[in-house]
Amino acid sequence: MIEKLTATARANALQELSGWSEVTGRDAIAKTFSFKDFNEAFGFMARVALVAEKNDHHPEWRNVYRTVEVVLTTHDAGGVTALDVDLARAMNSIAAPFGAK
Ligand code: H2B
Repeated sequence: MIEKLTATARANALQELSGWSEVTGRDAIAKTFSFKDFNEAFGFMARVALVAEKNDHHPEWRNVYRTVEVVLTTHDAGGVTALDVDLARAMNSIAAPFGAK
């Protein structure tokens, strides 16, 4: 089973993950993406969904119009693992062409 990252490893990973931060009171990381409109937000989610299925690692997320609030944690490990860091990186790459903030 995949191991939780140490606090140091998680902090180091967050340094290179633009816009991601620790969730207070939970072993998880989070980011809120803001798109131009719903079409772009949902396009982002559709692309991320394919990556999530391929890797069998899924986000907790909430969409309201043009924003997507994402929380990543590995339920099987009870905290943040390399799988979350990989998915966060993929989400940033997928969001970049949209010019998402
Ligand atoms: N996603 C996340 N974020 N954490 C998990 O522990 C997890 C998952 N486990 N997606 C996977 C699915 C597991 O339930 C299946 C059975 O492989």
